[in-house]
Amino acid sequence: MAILTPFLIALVALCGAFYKLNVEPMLELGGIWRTVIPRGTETCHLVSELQACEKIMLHQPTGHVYAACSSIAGRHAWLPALNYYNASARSRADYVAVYDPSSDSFIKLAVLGLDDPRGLSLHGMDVVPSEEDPSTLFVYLVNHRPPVDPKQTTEEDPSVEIFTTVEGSGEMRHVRTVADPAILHSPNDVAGTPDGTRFWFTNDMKDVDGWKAKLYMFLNRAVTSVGFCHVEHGCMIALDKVPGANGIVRTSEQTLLIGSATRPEVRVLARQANNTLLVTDVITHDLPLDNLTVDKDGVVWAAGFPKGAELIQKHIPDPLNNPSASTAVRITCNGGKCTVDKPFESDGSNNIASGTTTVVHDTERNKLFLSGVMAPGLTVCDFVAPNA
Ligand SMILES: *[C@@H]1O[C@H](CO)[C@@H](O)[C@H](O)[C@H]1NC(C)=O
Ligand SMILES: *[C@@H]1O[C@H](CO)[C@@H](O)[C@H](O)[C@H]1NC(C)=O
Ligand SMILES: CC(=O)N[C@H]1CO[C@H](CO)[C@@H](O)[C@@H]1O
Repeated sequence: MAILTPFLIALVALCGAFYKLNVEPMLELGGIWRTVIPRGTETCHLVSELQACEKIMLHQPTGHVYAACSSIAGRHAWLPALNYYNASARSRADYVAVYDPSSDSFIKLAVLGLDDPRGLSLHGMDVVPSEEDPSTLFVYLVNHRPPVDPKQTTEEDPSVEIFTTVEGSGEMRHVRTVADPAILHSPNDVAGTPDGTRFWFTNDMKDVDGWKAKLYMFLNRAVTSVGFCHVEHGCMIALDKVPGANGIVRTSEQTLLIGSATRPEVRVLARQANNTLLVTDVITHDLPLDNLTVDKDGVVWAAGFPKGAELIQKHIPDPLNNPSASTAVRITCNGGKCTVDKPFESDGSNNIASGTTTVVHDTERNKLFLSGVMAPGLTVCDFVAPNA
């Protein structure tokens, strides 16, 4: 017994240190003690047909919103990012919708020219007007293709699909598939260029699966990465060892931002001549931030998870019965100085902004759109942004 005591004391001390270093910040970040104060929700309504749309993008000239959608049942069967791996039960009807707020209606884009029987399993997306003809749009889509051999049940065979569409059109035409199992191994979000030839993307796990990935996420390890692909020259890792790499957005020719799903941080990345990325700034906040978008004024909008633990434990497994709170976080940078505030917050009641993973702001038309990977619909709000 006496011999064991020092060992036990050491063990308890170790566990205490472990708790302080790892568990406590995660509980804090998970929102265990945070109070949600709804604001900005009065003018919102839910478009319940547009479910489980992970990523939404605004087309500024028309005010239309492009959404990469699935179904809640489909996500529960097949979403490698959340360790759902039953490919045979996946939705075979994932689609890109174009929502028009002026008529409160939407169309689903018909897919032309994709000759892969596995179809589309959507997640991150970017929609970029062509530099040659701005009425043509490049649509970059993360596609979680299941493995070619259906007996293989745990791995995916992901790709990024590039499509073109025309403003106002009801279809999108496939241009190319980019795949590289060594580099593009767990794509989450994508940020493309206006010539349709290049994109950066986040990998949300690195050669880890199942419980290991969860443990890494819990321990907040920097095991995720950002990759770069050129349709002709192939793919490479552009920035390695970042924590919880998630949403990615291009704010200029030379600048990208990434959110982190595990730390309350946004990283500012500078593009180098060889297309690798250098972290030039880390903007901190008190919420883990997800998918990022930029409005016309250059202001960055992110979905914050005020109740992250609840989101993971209750909302994701059963989103229709467990609405989840969400926050629109705004990051305004002026002359190198950034301020962060939260102009919109919902407790998830009536499914308004429940389980939001992407926030889009239309500065010109005073609208706010919120959507989520397991969301019960697209939330549309009339919203005049308060001064930062
Ligand atoms: C996958 O989904 C199918 C169809 O819903 C179901 O029959 C099967 O049991 C599921 N497999 C696993 C491993 O959960
Ligand atoms: C890219 O350029 C950076 C900065 O010049 C350099 O540090 C890095 O080693 C280069 N990487 C590759 C893969 O060429
Ligand atoms: C496109 C994108 O960034 N997707 C992420 C947004 O947030 C959800 C919830 O954390 C992630 O699962 C997605 O991977």
